[in-house]
Amino acid sequence: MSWLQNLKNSLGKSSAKISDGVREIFVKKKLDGQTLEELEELLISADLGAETALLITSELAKQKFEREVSPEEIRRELAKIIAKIIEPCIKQENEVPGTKVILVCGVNGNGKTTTIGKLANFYKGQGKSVMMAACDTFRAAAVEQLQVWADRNACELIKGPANSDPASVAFKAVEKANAENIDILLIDTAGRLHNKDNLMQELSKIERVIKKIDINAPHDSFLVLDATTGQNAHAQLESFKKAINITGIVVTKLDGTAKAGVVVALAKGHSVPIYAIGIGEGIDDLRPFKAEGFAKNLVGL
Ligand SMILES: Nc1nc2c(ncn2[C@@H]2O[C@H](COP(=O)(O)OP(=O)(O)OP(=O)(O)O)[C@@H](O)[C@H]2O)c(=O)[nH]1
Ligand SMILES: [Mg+2]
Repeated sequence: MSWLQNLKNSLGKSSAKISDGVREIFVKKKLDGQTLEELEELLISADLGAETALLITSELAKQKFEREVSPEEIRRELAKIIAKIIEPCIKQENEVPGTKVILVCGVNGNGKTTTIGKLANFYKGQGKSVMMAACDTFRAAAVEQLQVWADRNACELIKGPANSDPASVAFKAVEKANAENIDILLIDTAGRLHNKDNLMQELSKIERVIKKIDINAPHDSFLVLDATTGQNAHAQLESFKKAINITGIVVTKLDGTAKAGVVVALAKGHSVPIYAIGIGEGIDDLRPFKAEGFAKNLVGL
């Protein structure tokens, strides 16, 4: 199955919501004040956010106002407008000399560890060497879970004694990855609620300690957001941005949710670009974020 086909199946619930809604609104109707308002409500209910929904319908109105339109035409136009909105909000790969250190953080259960497993596979596919660091030191099960992903990807996992300081494990891992000329170091962290100050400070400390070895590291800090949480993703992003320099977002669990529109709202509403999306629990279920492909699939084209 091609990756687009796979993405299409995964976004099925979200795209069905939007395309069925568009069909109901625009059967033999004009694009006028009434239908535009209904469309705006549909986009908000599909988690695109009020601001983005208004932006989209205003763009649409510029082109097609008071004309009879088919649902297909509307969906095509929606896809174009959405792609234009998200295009500048895509994270480009930054090449670094030496080891690229990637810190992965987020709220409990958002999919951090799984995303690290998928990222390792993605980078290995590009011929890069990968190492992992288990900085979720609170639970033995967390280290074991990451070990499974390390084994699957045939890469080394750096860990510390039980309950050790996560920052010290990160330090050790960055040192080792640099010494061994590893291309990519993926650092897993414990899940933390974004409103728990002490846990957010612990994350800041991990970032600070890594900088003692390489002032430019972490070269990327990805925030993992669970699409099924919908609008709460915005609050999570704002809190994590205060603790560390978040450079990119990975949105997981887009399969099986009708809330994929939240990706558009996240892209538009914050200064942090989106790096990748998770569409399943398997090692291959990560996709680089691409504007046109995502927009088309979101509206069911
Ligand atoms: N359907 C689906 N499930 C996912 C995806 N990503 C992660 N999961 C599942 O979500 C659950 C939590 O994933 P983890 O990777 O353990 O999440 P975590 O953020 O590391 O969790 P904590 O370390 O406990 O905070 C697991 O059952 C994963 O298989 C995805 O893109 N789609
Ligand atoms: Mg985890």
